[in-house]
Amino acid sequence: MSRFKFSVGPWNVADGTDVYGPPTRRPLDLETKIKKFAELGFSAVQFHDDDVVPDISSKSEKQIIAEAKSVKAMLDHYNLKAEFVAPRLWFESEFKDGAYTAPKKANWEHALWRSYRSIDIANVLGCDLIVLWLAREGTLCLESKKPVPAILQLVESLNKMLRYDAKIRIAIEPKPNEPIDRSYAGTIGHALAVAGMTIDPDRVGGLLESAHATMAGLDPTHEMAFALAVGKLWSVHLNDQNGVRFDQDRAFGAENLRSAFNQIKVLCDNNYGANGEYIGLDVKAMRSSDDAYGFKHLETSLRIVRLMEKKVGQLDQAKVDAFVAVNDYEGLEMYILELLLGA
Ligand SMILES: [Mn+2]
Repeated sequence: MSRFKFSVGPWNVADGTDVYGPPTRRPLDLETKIKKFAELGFSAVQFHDDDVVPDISSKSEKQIIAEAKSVKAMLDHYNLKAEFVAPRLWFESEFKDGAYTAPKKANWEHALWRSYRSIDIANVLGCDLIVLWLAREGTLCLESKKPVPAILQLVESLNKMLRYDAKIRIAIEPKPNEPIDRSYAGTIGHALAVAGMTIDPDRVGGLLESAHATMAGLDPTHEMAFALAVGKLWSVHLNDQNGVRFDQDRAFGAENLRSAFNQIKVLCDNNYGANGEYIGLDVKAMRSSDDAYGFKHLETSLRIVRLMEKKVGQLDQAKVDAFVAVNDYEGLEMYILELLLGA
């Protein structure tokens, strides 16, 4: 039905809170979500460290391993894999001015402690990928940090993780802003440049989220293409975004079907998934959705990916080539629009 394997995170079934108001849906426990993910056809779950071990900073290393083992058993029960573990550093108040770029050494060391624990958890869950969304690695007040030393401290943070575990791989998920105002690594180009500065560039790659690329004013397809060309597109967060504003995590294709088509096309054309990569759907229900519709955005996104795979299969490359040969790009554009409209 689909050439791809799909993944999703517990945060993608959210309680509907936003910065201006309280939750609008009841919270669900982890097992309820995981059971439903399996029913919907997902193959893997993405985790924050504290999705697996709530309140992780207060727990011993032994306790963390034990709790990770019980989540691993839950995954096995529902025949799901873990795709990656991501330290959720942005939620701790001590990291309010950055974690890997924390100005205070004690805070940086705690960020590294949580990163090592994420690697431990990944090992228990049977995955070799850590994702770093560098949420607060940047500034709210530009003069509060010196950018060059901060960026070098970020690179050294990755080096420490690479030294901690000889097999772990790290994917940087770039985003240009929010929650910080100015990110140090806002695009896939930044992420791959950071990878190249580490002690083991082969073990550092990227995760591209459609909405984050759009927020950077860039095209998600070309951002994916750049990472694919470098051989470093290790995961994607497909979703959609209405322009340059807060991170909306809309259902895939909900805002821009042509972009959705091109994202699936670049993944199909380049055999994404052949090395075990998943299509992650980082989508959230609208705040106005009731409990009964709290998973529908996932069903919508899965269906749109599959329908777009069909559209990609229907594309006649000979027609594309013929339009290009005579510089008839107006004709090519109409051909693509008619294909998408089923006309
Ligand atoms: Mn997002």
